Amino acid sequence: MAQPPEVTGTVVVLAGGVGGAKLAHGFAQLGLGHRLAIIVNTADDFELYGLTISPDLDTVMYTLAGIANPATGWGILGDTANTLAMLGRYGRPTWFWLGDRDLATHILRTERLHQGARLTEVISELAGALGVAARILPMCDEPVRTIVHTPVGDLPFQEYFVRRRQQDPVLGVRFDGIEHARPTPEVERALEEAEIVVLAPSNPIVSIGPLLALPGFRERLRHATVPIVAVSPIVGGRALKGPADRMLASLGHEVSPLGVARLYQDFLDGLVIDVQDTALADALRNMGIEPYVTDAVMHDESDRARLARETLDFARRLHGVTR
Ligand code: FO1
Repeated sequence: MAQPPEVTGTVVVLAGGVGGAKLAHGFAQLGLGHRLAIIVNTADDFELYGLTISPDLDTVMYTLAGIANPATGWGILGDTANTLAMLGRYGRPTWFWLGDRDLATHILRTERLHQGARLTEVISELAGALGVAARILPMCDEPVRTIVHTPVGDLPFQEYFVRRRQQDPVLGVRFDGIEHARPTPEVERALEEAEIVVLAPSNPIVSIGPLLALPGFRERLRHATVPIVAVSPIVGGRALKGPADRMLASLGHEVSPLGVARLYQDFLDGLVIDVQDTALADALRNMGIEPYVTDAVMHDESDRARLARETLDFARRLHGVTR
């Protein structure tokens, strides 16, 4: 493991699913321990067979615990699907692949929520049991659900994403329940302690978007006195993973780091972009956003740690900037 960097405060990472989990894992590899707080999107959550499923929280948890399936980025390495097969025999839908081991997580989460525990407490218990030192923080404890507007109608997020394989053009999104949700006290505390805030290379619309839509959250970033940097999820005109490129295009945004920067422009100090996008550096500077050019694609675990380290060093150099 690399030498722990001298961190005076907390490194706060805003994350969605697989891309966010990879960068968070990079920071975890730097040995930050409890001084790493990952604020995770919960608007992809949904209910299936009476269970509450939190895909992004679990993806971050499994990745940091070292048990994620590297082939998919989500789910547990070596998991089996006997329960799912039996559910299929009972005639229940099986389009969402739930592994046998993964189901234990959903069973316990649902049990604890029924007992009155907050989602924040539940994930803390589960992640603690898996030996994760970092703080994995749901963005809120209230249920928020992403609904995707498409030509075939309004689709709950996982119906759009998994069941219909992101085939539908996205005309808009809304986050049901967001007006009643609030950042948790644990999220507030992490932001108060933050030395830097990093937006992971997650989908800006449906992964980071719900966090920014939480009442008060965006304002908080705008008024932050610590550096806020993002890692672009768009490289060479394409999304690193998932439908972010098509979604940005169909919603009228430029499919480039510039398009991403514009979505974050009111609070962002710096953007990490890939060498393929070097030509955009000046345009970013002209927007008042400092670019940092590197190999921004995480192919393996050492790439994650390298990119995290470079992002941390870059953000520190921005310290003292004024927005
Ligand atoms: N993504 C898929 O594309 N297909 C699946 O069947 C699927 C199952 C699944 C089960 C548990 C889990 O935690 C995540 C799962 N994901 C699956 C990923 C997940 O739905 C998406 O990656 C996120 O919601 C987007 O960030």
